[in-house]
Amino acid sequence: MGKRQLILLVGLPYVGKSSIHRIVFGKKTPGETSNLKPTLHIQKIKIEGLSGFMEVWDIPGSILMEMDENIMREILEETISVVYVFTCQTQSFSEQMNYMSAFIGLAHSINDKIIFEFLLHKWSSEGITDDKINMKTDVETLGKKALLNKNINIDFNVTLTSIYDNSLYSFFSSLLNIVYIKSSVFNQLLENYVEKCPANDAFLIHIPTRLYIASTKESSSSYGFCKEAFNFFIDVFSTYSSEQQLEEGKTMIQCDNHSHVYLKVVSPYLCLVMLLGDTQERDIGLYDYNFTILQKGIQELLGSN
Ligand SMILES: Nc1nc2c(ncn2[C@@H]2O[C@H](COP(=O)(O)OP(=O)(O)OP(=O)(O)O)[C@@H](O)[C@H]2O)c(=O)[nH]1
Ligand SMILES: [Mg+2]
Repeated sequence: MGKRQLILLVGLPYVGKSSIHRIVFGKKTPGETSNLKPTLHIQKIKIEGLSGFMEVWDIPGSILMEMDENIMREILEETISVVYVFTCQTQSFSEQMNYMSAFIGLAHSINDKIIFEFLLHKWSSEGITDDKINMKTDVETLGKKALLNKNINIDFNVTLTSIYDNSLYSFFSSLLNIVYIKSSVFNQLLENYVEKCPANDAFLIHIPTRLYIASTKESSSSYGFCKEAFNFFIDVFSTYSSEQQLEEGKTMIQCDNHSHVYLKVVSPYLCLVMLLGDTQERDIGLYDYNFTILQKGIQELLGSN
């Protein structure tokens, strides 16, 4: 059995870690998080179907505050990425910064291969005021200073996220593209396919999470659009078809702006989703023909270690 690879969600209580964990990796809706109780024990979700042993762990805020270094040491040795979550619903960031720099200092000293990411969560694009626009810059300045004070030499850039939009999906897709070892080869296979079968954008979507593990461009607006089309496709297929029919499933959705979305299931865990321009959809036979080559390449990759 291969080594486990952990992605940890860390931050103080009530910043939104369990909400993020359950929505992105556990198929819950934002509404289902409103009554979440404080998490008492570490919650684990495995990312299925990527021929690895990747798990996303939700570390309760209470564990961060009463940190047992011996337990954390074992966990951090298996960690590939720490996603540290700040909430922007606060008057002062000093407490969040203190816990962040203490935890990141420990993690970095135990395992200097960990990739650190920082979220400024519960961000709402509605009612943006000057204060909010300055908040990201302020948090980055405070974070860099807190890390520098502890001689921790890592990048500190924050991503603005919310459970109510596409931001978490874009963020975790980018993270998977960094930490998932096979992403670069998947990207190459997708590029080769699009060379023969043009598309404005193409994504290889991981069916259980809706994250993409490969893309031709990282355009977040077309990803959001393709993800919506994919959700619709999966809803219809899972309601009206058997599991086997889903594995052979494909569809072409025509959109208002004359573009088309072409979707075709590659494996029980992966689906090709492409945004085609006005004229590209006519060659669909060519797309289907070349798909077989793409599918074979992907299946070989998933079967290899
Ligand atoms: N407005 C807003 N609320 C959010 C967002 N994400 C989470 N919440 C809410 O924040 C509350 C606390 O979220 P949790 O996910 O339980 O927080 P936690 O970080 O897991 O807390 P602990 O388990 O105590 O460590 C819930 O009521 C969520 O619905 C967001 O993006 N925007
Ligand atoms: Mg929680």
